[in-house]
Amino acid sequence: MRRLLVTGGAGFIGSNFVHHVIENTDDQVTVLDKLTYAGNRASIAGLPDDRVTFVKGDIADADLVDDVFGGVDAVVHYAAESHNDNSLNDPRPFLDTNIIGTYTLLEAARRHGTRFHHISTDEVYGDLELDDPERFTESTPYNPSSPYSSTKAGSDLLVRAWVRSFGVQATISNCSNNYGPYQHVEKFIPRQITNVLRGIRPKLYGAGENVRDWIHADDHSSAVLSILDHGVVGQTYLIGADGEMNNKNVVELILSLMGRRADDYDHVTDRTGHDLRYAIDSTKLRTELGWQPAYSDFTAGLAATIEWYRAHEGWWSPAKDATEAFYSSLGQ
Ligand code: NAD
Ligand code: TDX
Repeated sequence: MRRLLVTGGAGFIGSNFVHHVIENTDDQVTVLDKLTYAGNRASIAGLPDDRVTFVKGDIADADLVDDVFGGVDAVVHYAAESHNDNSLNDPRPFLDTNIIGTYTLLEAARRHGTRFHHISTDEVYGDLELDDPERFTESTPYNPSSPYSSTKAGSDLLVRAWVRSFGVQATISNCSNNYGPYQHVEKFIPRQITNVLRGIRPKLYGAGENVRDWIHADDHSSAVLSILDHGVVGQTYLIGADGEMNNKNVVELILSLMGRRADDYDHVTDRTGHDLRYAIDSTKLRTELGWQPAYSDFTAGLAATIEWYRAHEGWWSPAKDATEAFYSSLGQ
C-alpha cells in the first residue's frame, strides 16, 4: 500500500486515474486540485472516504505543497492548463500552472525526496506530415507549436534538469489524445457528442484532415501505474495505443453512432497554428515494461463514451453554454 498524491485529480485524466487506482490497487490517494473551470469534484464523488482525501489548492502555492507532500510516497502530476484554444486566447495561466506550478512541485520533491511522475503530452514534439512514415519516439526533438505545448515542453525540461542537477527521483510520460468519461465539453469529442445531444451541429475546424492518435483514458492510467511500479528513474516513456484517425472521420463516426446523417456538421474557422498530425510509437513502454492497452476497438470505446455523456447530462450541462459562447466569439 502506497500513499499517492495526485495533482489535478479532479480533472479529466486525473479523475480517471484516481478511479483506476481505487479499483486496481490498495493505494491511498490525496488529490490536490485548484478546481479551476476544468476541475469538478463530482468526477471523484462516491469513492471511499478512507482511501481518497481531497485538498483544494494551487500547485504553485509552495507552503501548501510542502504540507501535502508530508507522508506521501509518490506524486503523480496531472494538474495543468490543458486546452490549446484557451492558450491562444490567454497564455498567462499556462505559464503560472504548467511552468511555475511544476517548478514548485519539483522543489518539494527535492526537499522531501519524493518519487515524482510527470504527466505530459505528445504535443511537445510538434506535428508530423500526413504521409510521414515515422511516428514520435522518446528521441524525437522537442518542437512545440502553441503556448500550451510550449509550457508543457518547458515543464518536461524542468523535470529532466531536476533529475540531473538535484537527483530528484522522477519519470516522465508523454501521451497522445485521450477520450473517455469526465472530459470537459471544451474538448473535441465531448463537444461534438454534447452538441448532438443538444441539437447543435458538430463543429469541425478547417477541412478536418488533422489526425489525432486516440487512447482511452483508462489505458493511459494503466500505463502510468506501470511506469510508477517498474519505470526507470530519469527515463521518458511515450504512451499511445495506435489509434490514429482524422477529425472528419471522428465526427462522422460520432454522428453515425448517434443515429444522425454522417454529413450533418459544420466546418468552422480553423485553429491558428493547428498541428496537423500526432502519432506515437510506444514500443519502449510495451517492450521494457510489458504494457498493453485494453481498449483496442475505438468505435466500441467511442460508443461507450457517448452513452456516458447521455447518462450524465447533470455532470456536463453546467459548463456547456459558457463553452459554446466562448467558441462562438472565435467563430468556432
Ligand atoms: P483537465 O483540464 O481536464 O484537468 C486539469 C485539472 O488540473 C483540473 O482539475 C484543474 O482544476 C487542475 N488544475 C489546473 N490548474 C491547477 C493549479 N494551478 N493547481 C492545482 N490544480 C490545477 O486536463 P486533462 O485533459 O485531464 O489533462 C491532465 C494532464 O494530462 C495535463 O498535464 C495534460 O497536459 C496531460 N495530457 C492530456 C491529454 C489529453 O488528451 N487531454 C493528452 C496527453 C497529456
Ligand atoms: O470543436 C472542435 N473542432 C475541432 O475540429 C474542437 C474543440 C477541436 N477540433 C480539432 C482540433 C484538434 O485537431 O480536434 C482535434 C482535437 O482537439 P482538442 O480536443 O482540443 O485536442 P488537442 O488540441 O489535440 O489537444 C489534446 O491532446 C493533447 C488535449 O487537449 C491536450 O491537453 C493534450 O496534451
